Amino acid sequence: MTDLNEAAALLGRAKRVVVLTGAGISAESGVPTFRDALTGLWERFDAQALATPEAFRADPDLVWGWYEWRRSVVQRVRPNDGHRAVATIEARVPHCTVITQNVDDLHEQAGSAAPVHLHGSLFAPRCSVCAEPAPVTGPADEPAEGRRLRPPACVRCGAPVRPGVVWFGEALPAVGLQSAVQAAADCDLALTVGTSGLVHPAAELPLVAARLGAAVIQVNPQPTPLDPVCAVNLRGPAAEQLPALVEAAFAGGG
Ligand code: BJW
Ligand code: ZN
Repeated sequence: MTDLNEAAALLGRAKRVVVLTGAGISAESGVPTFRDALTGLWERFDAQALATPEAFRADPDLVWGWYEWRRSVVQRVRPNDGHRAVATIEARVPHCTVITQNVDDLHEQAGSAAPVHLHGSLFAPRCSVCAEPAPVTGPADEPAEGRRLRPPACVRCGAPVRPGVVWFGEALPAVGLQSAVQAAADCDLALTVGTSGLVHPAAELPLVAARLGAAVIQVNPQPTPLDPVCAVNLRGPAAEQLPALVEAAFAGGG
């Protein structure tokens, strides 16, 4: 049996599925990943220097400019066949929870109903002091990489508005994290797609699922620390592997 057929058999009979996605699923849409050599955003910028609350306090214009650049990238791209395959899985299995670490909206655009955004969103800025939500200011004007940009002032207290994302050292959204952990604990199949499995607590979700008896399928061109818990490792890009998996799992199933 090929790896694809083995994975398809698991997906075809699964009743409760968790799909955990990372930057790799959006790579083929044109969104840079975080840690891949040459293309990773953080090959050009120091992650720790940009994705912490301390960095925003020290240099809000640099951090805001970086996130506005990333929003402009995301607003110019479209979901790919990987995102669409996830939406198909959601439509075809009795219970499916889509959990993403991504701050783009490509799962929603592809038809996923309510993905859990563990690390927030580029489209939910808020005040850095009083948390008042702030408007997203239209399509971003493509600020150049590395260009500083002054964050808007909060309408309530005047403090700088910050991106609505989860930085290192910050708590993940409590309700989203709780439902993700619950879904991982209850599933019979976890599919982990395009994540390096390096960032916690998201990386623990497939481990929780495996520990409680679920099968884990991983889709990633590269090995990751999650390999050992996976029943099947589909080595390849998500936009190829996921449609093939869906086709093989549900072919003839109506
Ligand atoms: C493809 C592909 C293709 C390429 N198809 N695949 C336990 C152990 C150790 C450390 C910790 C721990 N628990 C907590 C920590 C600390 C820290 C952490 O994890 N550190 C590690 C790095 C060591 N975690 C935190 O600080 C978290 N907070 C927390 O724990 O708070 C506790 C707390 C509780 C109560 C009060 C206060 C605090 C927060 C983590 C937040 C992470 N935020 C970021 C930035 C979000 C905003 C933004 O987008 O800028 O999230 S970091 C960055 O990494 C981003 C991503 O979502 C996340 C994961 O990255 P991802 O998606 O895996 O991308 P890559 O680039 O790493 O990998 C891409 C993969 O795709 C690769 O494998 C490729 O091969 C593959 N790929 N093309 C399929 N076509
Ligand atoms: Zn405020």
